[in-house]
Amino acid sequence: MAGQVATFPEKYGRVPHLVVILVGEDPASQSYVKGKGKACEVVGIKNTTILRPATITEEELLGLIAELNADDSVDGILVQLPLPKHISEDKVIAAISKEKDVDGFHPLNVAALWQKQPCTVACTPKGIIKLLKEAGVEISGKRAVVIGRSNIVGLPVAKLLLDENATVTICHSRTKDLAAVCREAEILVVAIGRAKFVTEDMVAPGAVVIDVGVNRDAETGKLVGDVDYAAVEPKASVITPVPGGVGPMTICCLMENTIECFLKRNA
Ligand code: L34
Repeated sequence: MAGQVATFPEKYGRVPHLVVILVGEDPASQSYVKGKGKACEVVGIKNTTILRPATITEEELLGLIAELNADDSVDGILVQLPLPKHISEDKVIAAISKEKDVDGFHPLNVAALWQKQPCTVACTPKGIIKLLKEAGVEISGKRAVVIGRSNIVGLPVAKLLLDENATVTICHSRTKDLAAVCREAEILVVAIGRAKFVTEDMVAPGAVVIDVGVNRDAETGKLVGDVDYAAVEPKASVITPVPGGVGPMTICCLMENTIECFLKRNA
């Protein structure tokens, strides 16, 4: 990617520019935003991180987004989630111009994904498919189970797996006999947000396990996934660790999406 971006100044007169907005001082969000800035540096993408206090009004935030939408030197806009409760995330996501929506969260990008139209695909789901392919996992014809039905991970990753010709079951924390459903999975994707939610008895021998969890251990403050890694790892054929699995791949896809937005706006 860095090699590709290095050719842009000569071809287009500039490099892609990603603006990340961070509202408030949540340490986890600060850490992820820092990771995005570092990745930009590595790839050669210009990054501006805009910090705003948690007291910013919705109107002020929407005003800032409108300015960035109108700014031709900006290719990608990302508002780090979650936002303070007095600000509507839906409104903020919809306010970002579809062409600059590097997250792929805008309703028009979501609709395009489900209609098999060209679109920006959300970074985490896109990263999961990339991880599976890089690990040499054949997706076509497999039984995939996705735990979690969020707009950000569960639903889009299920759609992408379906497009790769997997047979997909979407379930959730209230699914009846969840363990039995999960044991049927050849590919198990977990995006529920609870440490050690997936236990050894829920995983079939040889299954591929993708852990999307980003939880903080209550005692140590360390980042842990949704899967009881120590117990499940011996059973799985492939398992993504936390940290070091889906998170870094998400950021990699963010770089890719930023380049795609830049090229679409410049070509
Ligand atoms: N708008 N908000 C927006 N877009 C996103 O794509 C995100 N997300 C989620 C939270 N809010 C967002 C992220 O960026 C989660 N997320 C994310 C991205 C990267 C990492 C974790 C979560 C990551 O790099 N994790 C590292 C460890 C980082 C650490 O120790 O703090 C890992 O190895 O998993």
